[in-house]
Amino acid sequence: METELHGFSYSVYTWIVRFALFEKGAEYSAVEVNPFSETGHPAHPFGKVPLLVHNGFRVYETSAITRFIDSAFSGPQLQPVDTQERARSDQIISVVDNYAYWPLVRRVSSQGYLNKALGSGVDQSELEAGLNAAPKVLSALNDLVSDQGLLKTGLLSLSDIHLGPMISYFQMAPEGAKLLQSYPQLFRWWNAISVQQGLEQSKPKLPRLG
Ligand SMILES: N[C@@H](CCC(=O)N[C@@H](CS)C(=O)NCC(=O)O)C(=O)O
Repeated sequence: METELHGFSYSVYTWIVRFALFEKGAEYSAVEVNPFSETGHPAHPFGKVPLLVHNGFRVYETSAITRFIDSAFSGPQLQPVDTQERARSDQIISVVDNYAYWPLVRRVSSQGYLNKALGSGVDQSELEAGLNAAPKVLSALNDLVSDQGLLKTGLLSLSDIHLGPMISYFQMAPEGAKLLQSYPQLFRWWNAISVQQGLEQSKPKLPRLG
């Protein structure tokens, strides 16, 4: 069996896939491709990462990749069996992709953490826009996280794996870390996931802030 993960150093979505592969104990090789280059990833129709190649089968879109990993590899089952818990897990993944990624990661974390740490310019209006959009999504996630996965069963689900790297990036910005504390269930979940070995082991090498 041969598995290749095409990803990029700081990519939060690549981190999610590494986290899922880690939990399955899967062996794979990593291929670094910069999606922000002029062409982006040449084998991805939208130029993005991640992309997984498993025995010649290519799959892109992170939520499809992690579900594929869960089925294709042995190791712990990462999707709840209970239908309501499975629906909650799928719901969180969808909320993350559609409402959380852009404000929390591409705006708050990119400006409030990564650009600062890299010494690139910080776009204050982008940071503000992210911080203004964040409460609605944090509130929705606060209502959802305890219905399945780590908080309910003590076992990781794909939604924990999807949300973990996103919130990790978000709270690397001091503004994000402060805001997170206002959402008690989400903060409780963060305290539980942030000590998971898989999150740490799959984490990219990141620059320090200040
Ligand atoms: N819907 C895609 C999103 C992937 C994505 O946005 N990846 C980022 C890196 S974390 C990317 O490649 N960005 C390049 C760009 O937007 O041009 C997925 O679920 O995999």
